[in-house]
Amino acid sequence: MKEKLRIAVQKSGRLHDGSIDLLRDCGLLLQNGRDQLKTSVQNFPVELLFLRDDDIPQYVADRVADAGIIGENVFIEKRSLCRIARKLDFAKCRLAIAVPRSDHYSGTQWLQGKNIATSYPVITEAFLIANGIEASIHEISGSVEIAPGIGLADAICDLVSTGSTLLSNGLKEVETVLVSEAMLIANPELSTEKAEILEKLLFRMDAVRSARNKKYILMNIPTDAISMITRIIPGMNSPTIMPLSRSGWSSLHAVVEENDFWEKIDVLKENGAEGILVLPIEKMIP
Ligand code: PRT
Ligand code: ZN
Repeated sequence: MKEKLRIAVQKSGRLHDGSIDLLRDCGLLLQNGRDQLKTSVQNFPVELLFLRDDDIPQYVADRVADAGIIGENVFIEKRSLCRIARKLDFAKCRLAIAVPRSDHYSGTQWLQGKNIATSYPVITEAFLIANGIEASIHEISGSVEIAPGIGLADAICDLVSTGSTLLSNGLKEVETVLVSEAMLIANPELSTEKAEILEKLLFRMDAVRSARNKKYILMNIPTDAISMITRIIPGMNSPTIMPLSRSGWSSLHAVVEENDFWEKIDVLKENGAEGILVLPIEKMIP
């Protein structure tokens, strides 16, 4: 019987949509099966399991699943021995120490002897040890940000992305403990067949991710501005240039980082670029 790679994905929460979008962009035809425990993929030898993110490292270690998508924070907190197959560039956040805004935080020594509330006791303790701090860790599972306000703790160690939760709870971020993003983890001992499926999937993920922040641009430029314009956009080192029927004009095609493009648009126009088209790129295979 042909084997399938079982991938554990968060059932619902901040990792779910990013994981499903990535797998769909890799060409996997997924049924809308979030309410089920598992779903199979019609056109690729993969089966998805929908689980709580905290359980995924253990299921992958126990071979209930072969691979899984989780945040780096959970991977490290659970001291997972699974292999990191790829960092996936979404669900970016940081685990940070935050203290009441009115407190004069003077550096890590401020934490000495304090009470710190967190859902990440393992990572928090490692941070305290690395900084030579003795403090007590109070483990709570949710709404960590309210702990200082209700007198449960002096400080917290919690995930932050925009920072607005800290702000609305009267807290300020003072130390970054860990920077995190979604990752694909895998059991280190997959069968040859499953390892091959994983390699194929990683190839597709790389193609999708390298295309995500890139755009394909086309523009008409005066032929004598070619060298100037190719210098304006970094990374545009080998654009395709074709002559236009209008004499003295060329068409330039290139792949650029979207951010670079927006920063340089005015200079491009000043140098005579016209009729600029910006197109999305679906996949990029180097
Ligand atoms: O039910 P299940 O156990 O599966 O989900 P969960 O509730 O444990 O996790 P979930 O869905 O909240 O987060 C899953 C993963 O998303 C985390 O483990 C992180 O890797 C990642 N992630 C990215 C985040 C955030 N950003 C984030 N902002 N996880 C949590 N938050 C919290 C943060 O703690 C704060 O309370 O979101 C709140 C808002 O953040 P701000 O800074 O934008 O206000
Ligand atoms: Zn969780």
